[in-house]
Amino acid sequence: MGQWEIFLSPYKQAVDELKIKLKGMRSQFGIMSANSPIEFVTGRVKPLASIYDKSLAKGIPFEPTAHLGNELQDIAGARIMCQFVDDIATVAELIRQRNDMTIIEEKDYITHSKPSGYRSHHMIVEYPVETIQGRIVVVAEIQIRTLAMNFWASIEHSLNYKYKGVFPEEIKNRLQSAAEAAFRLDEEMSSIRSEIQEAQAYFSEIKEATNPAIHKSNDKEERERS
Ligand code: 0O2
Ligand code: 0O2
Repeated sequence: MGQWEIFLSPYKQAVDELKIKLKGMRSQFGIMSANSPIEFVTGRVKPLASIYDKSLAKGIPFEPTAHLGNELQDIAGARIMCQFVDDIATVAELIRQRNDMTIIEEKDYITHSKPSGYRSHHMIVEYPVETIQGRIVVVAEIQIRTLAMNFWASIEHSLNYKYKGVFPEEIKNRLQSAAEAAFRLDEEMSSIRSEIQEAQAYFSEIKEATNPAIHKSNDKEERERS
């Protein structure tokens, strides 16, 4: 196994575990028939080429050491997408209350968006993974954002590849105004939040009522009880 593979393996384990735990939070809201503040969760280990680029940009030696992991902070990354802006604070609070990770920093790019227009709430956490060689604490980044913020960030991210971070002025301005439009969309959606959630609850009830698998298991439970 190469040095990099060994170095990245606890980060991979952290991402896998964080995804399961954060998706678990979503399922728990479902079981309690409550609206989940989490729409979906993704995660990734930063590709080696991106680790190289970022270490170069930050002037950190590109070596598989704890120093690199502590400085880059997002080698392990999980991303939580929410429907509404208010859900972001709810999710951040749920994460603060957990005992299986320690928050070392939070970055509120929602109140203070980045000059690019980027919005998101970042939580940098220390997360312990148990390995055959004992416990390793890795630094991971959890990004929490709305679907609209995520749409904007993924488009801007792909354009970044094309322009290698140096956008023509016109594209830069358009992206900034698109970020504002996305934020206005979030505000509009928040203002009709209760209507949206009533409609979603209605559709999930209909889906459940017409799902033959659920009927079958309910019938089985009835028979077993009688
Ligand atoms: P389900 O049943 O679809 O909800 P993975 O390894 O597949 O667990 P990964 O590779 O980190 O996850 O990320 P991926 O494949 O990009 O997406 C993770 C989860 O987010 C998947 O659900 C996707 O279906 C869901 N997802 C991705 N994009 C969207 C989106 O735009 N809208 C919604 N609602 N969901 C999205 P799961 O976990 O496989 O389960
Ligand atoms: P990836 O994996 O390609 O997404 P700092 O030292 O704190 O100033 P740092 O360490 O880069 O800077 O942290 P920052 O800016 O708080 O968060 C880094 C990550 O946030 C980025 O990772 C992106 O995922 C996201 N991000 C930050 N700014 C922007 C932006 O303007 N546009 C988009 N699309 N995403 C942004 P990477 O390194 O880009 O990696």
